[in-house]
Amino acid sequence: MSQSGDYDAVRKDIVAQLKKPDYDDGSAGPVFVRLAWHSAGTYDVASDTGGSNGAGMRYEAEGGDPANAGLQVARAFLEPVKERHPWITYSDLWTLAGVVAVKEMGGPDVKWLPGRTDFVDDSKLPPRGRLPDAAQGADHLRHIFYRMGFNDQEIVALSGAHNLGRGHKDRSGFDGPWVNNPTRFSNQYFRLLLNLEWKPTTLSNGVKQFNYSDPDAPADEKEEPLMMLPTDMSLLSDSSFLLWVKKYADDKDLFFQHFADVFGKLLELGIKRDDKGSVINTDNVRGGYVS
Ligand code: ZEM
Repeated sequence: MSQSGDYDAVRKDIVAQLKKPDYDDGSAGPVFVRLAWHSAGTYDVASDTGGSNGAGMRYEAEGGDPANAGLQVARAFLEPVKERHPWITYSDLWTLAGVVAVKEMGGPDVKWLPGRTDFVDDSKLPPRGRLPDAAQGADHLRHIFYRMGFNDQEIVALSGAHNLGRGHKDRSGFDGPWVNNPTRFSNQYFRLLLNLEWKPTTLSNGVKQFNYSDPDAPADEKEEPLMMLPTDMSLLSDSSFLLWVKKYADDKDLFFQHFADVFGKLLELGIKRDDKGSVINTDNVRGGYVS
């Protein structure tokens, strides 16, 4: 067991959990990033509800949301880290795992501060339906991400996380990776989005996505097709989004910088801090129980 507050020791153990030769593309990194995002992405500025505080995915109301299908795998991968460092909250562990995974896969340093609580405040519970629906378009993305307090540039930068990982038929119903090397953080997603010919495809389960297969690949070396979600494609058809897709496709450093800023901001949604960065703890004021 590490000393309370030794986040470097936790980071090291998260890195040790990333390597998974038998899982997906050999890394739990992408699913850690998705866990961090879904833990925070329920936030609503207007009502100050949702967000990573409370680690609500531990419970059926949030954990059983179909939008969170598959994330129990990520949580299980992190359980040995929690056992070795029982003093860390799940809400800090899940958000830190996303930050560590981005860095470990070659991405930027994302600023991360501890202090989230696992205290469940019933008055802050998010209803289902706060996370984006990949079958929709630009208006829906704005509706969802403006609610969290993000602007168009930030929506595009956040979407660049789809450089990582894949769709799973048994989770979301979508299938395949966005890029050829889905465990390496880069701006390739934006370059492929702009430059490949994406074909509308209906999968055997009826799910509609956009696929690309290299027409020149020899038949015996056919690789799994790459894919884009309908929401990814909407970044091309909306001029305000397209502007940023082009900038990020051209300038990897700009994308890395903007992604670091916006991912850091996402993980802070709903967390109140004083000037020194310490969390202003209101648990005792409201009353309730600490699990
Ligand atoms: Zn995702 N995402 N996401 N995303 N996402 C999937 C996978 C991953 C949307 C979405 O519906 C989906 C952000 C934004 C949005 C990651 C990170 C981030 C999948 C496939 C879907 C359907 C899930 C599956 O089947 O396993 C939509 C509509 C979004 C709106 C823009 C943001 C923001 C992210 C982080 C900053 C990651 C890393 C994955 C890959 C997960 C994995 O297990 O490989």
